[in-house]
Amino acid sequence: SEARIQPVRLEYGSQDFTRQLDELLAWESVSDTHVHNTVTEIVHKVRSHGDAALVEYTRQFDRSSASDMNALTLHRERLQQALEELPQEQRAALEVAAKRIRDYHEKQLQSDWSFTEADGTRLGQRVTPLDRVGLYVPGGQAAYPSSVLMNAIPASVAGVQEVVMVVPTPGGEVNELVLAAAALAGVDKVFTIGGAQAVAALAYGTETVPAVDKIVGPGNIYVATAKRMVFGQVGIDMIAGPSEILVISDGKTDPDWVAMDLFSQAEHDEDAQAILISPDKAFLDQVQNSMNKLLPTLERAGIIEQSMNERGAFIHVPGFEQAAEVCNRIAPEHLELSVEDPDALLPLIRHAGAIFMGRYTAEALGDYCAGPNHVLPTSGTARFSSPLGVYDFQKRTSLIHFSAEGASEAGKVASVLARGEGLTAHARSAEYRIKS
Ligand code: HSO
Ligand code: ZN
Repeated sequence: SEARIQPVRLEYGSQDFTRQLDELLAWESVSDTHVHNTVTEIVHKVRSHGDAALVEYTRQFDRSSASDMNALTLHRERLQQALEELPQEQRAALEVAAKRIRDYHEKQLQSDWSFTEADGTRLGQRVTPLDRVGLYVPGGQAAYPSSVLMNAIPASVAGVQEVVMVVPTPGGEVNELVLAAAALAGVDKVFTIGGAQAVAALAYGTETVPAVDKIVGPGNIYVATAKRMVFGQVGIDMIAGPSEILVISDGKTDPDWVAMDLFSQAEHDEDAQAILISPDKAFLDQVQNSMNKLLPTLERAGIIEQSMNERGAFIHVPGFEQAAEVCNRIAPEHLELSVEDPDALLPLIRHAGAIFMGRYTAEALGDYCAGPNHVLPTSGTARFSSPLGVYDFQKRTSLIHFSAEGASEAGKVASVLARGEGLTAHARSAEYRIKS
């Protein structure tokens, strides 16, 4: 059989290495004027015409025959029914995954704190959940029940009172697994709408769709553009790019395992990125052979082939120190340390969304049921951002409680600074509290 998979090979320290690596990592999320204009119009229409515009767009884009939002609303009972009618094996797996995700995220709960100064002044911070959150779930092929769990469970753990979900159902086709996951994750209500119109509805509210405080979840370019547009009116999560995996291998893991781990992310998307780094050159060849052997057995071979050949790479390094250096430059969404002693390598790693330690820790386990979130920073943003978590559904409020004595002392400081800024009312407000 012909070798269909031929990822680009990079040699650490070669003359072109830095330039080649930069090229490999150059990724631009398209910003398209046409999309921008279309989304602007949709957002304005939904904002001014509410349900009527939503129904109209859903008829137009999703071939819906609904005449009002009632026909596009699914209540808890319907979600519960989806869960109950699921084949037992799927239901059990979904429940185990949900439980593990919930247990993990409960560890992220932060509590209020405060401290009291000598004069009785008390300062602190209070953590409160958002009131209402909207979860966008893509339709059709890209609708992942696992992503429903990963987005909705942290919200529920945070104590969000109401989680509403939107999911387009082109041609009226609903994904029962998605509804079942919504039931398990504590979603309150589902609207079968999608696209920019659904984002606009969540941001501004309509007669039927409640306005939320934050919108989370992945979507296509229209959805991403709409989320950027309504940001400020509501909060949004990160805007996710294509999936990525970086495997650092000592060359002693079964090459079939490593090949399939790389494929597991490549199969998401033609634009997904799978990279292998190893000090063992012969191992790189073995993995490539495994890939070409395994590819024909996979359903999404076409997507994998394109992703591996256009964005994939095999990088040969002199040692693990250099492997870590390259990893930190990439700041991958997922990092597998497929080595004997991952704890020894860990201190060298600074930037990665999630780190999968040791030969047995397939990244795919993290996608479904390890417990940590699978919504992770992509495109190098792990340099400055974190996995989705409970903290994304909470906010902090400062608490200040001065004693009479504390107010007097602070009043002197504030007065001087306020007068320096030319703000007399500030100064006098503080000065009233100074004890004479
Ligand atoms: N790997 C994806 C999540 C996912 N995988 C869902 C399978 N289903 C996030 O990068
Ligand atoms: Zn995945």
